[in-house]
Amino acid sequence: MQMDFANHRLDMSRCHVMGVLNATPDSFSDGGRFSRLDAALGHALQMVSEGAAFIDVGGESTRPGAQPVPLQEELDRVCPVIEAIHAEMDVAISVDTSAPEVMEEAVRLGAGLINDVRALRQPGALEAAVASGVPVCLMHMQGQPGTMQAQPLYSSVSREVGVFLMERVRLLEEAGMPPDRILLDPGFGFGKSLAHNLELLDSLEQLQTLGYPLLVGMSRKSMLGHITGRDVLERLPAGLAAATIAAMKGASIIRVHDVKETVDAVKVVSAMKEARA
Ligand code: PT1
Repeated sequence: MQMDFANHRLDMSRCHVMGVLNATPDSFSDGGRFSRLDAALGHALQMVSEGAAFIDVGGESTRPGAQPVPLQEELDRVCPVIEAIHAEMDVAISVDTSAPEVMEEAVRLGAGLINDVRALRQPGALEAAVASGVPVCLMHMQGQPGTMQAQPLYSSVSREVGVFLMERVRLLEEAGMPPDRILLDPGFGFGKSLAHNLELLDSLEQLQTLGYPLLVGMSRKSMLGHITGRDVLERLPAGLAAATIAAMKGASIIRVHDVKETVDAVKVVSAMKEARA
């Protein structure tokens, strides 16, 4: 099952690593727009050389407690980065956005995947994604980033995530999106307790039976902090264990900060799986 991400064809029956590139001002020491762009491109180049198949460019933080960013600010952060990566690097570019205007502009500048943590629920996003001609990743989130960790509640988290995602898939396909341009993501840490995240991780094979490639992101998240008691920058070993589990369970794309280490972990799983055949 090949998928086309704007001139980057990838086999979704294999596992690929997506490197996180934050185009948010707090991510780099502030020396103005040029040096921020420079730093972002350096980071992207590094991740490509480490084996990232995708660079995920995001201008809005969606981690717990984060507030929305005005549209023009998001465009100003994301567009120059995408344009420059497209010009300079041989890698699939993903745009982490919920805004239809950003989707449209990002794809025009070379993005090959729309990664929307709000699963195209913003007005106009469904239509923009269909018109873009590139694949989309639909993610599950309960609530909004600002408040989603206050009181996450489910009767069965894996069932509810599956039902939500399939309802979004139905609407997206009705709007004209071909099924072979859709990926799904359970949304680790988005309105979920540790118990919810663990149940979801354990049930990835079931999610996969829905028939769409899976993308997962657990890198440095608080679920790993809760398990290990470690601060955010000390969570790499836990993140590699989580990535390994996800790869074993059939995830197609793993979204991480630490590309080099994750590529090696995924290679071990892939080598084992290929030795079976
Ligand atoms: C993700 C994801 C994402 N995560 C996709 N896109 C983030 N498709 C941004 C914490 O608990 O998993 N999948 N884009 C980052 N979001 C979070 C959420 C960061 C929770 C940190 C936490 O610490």
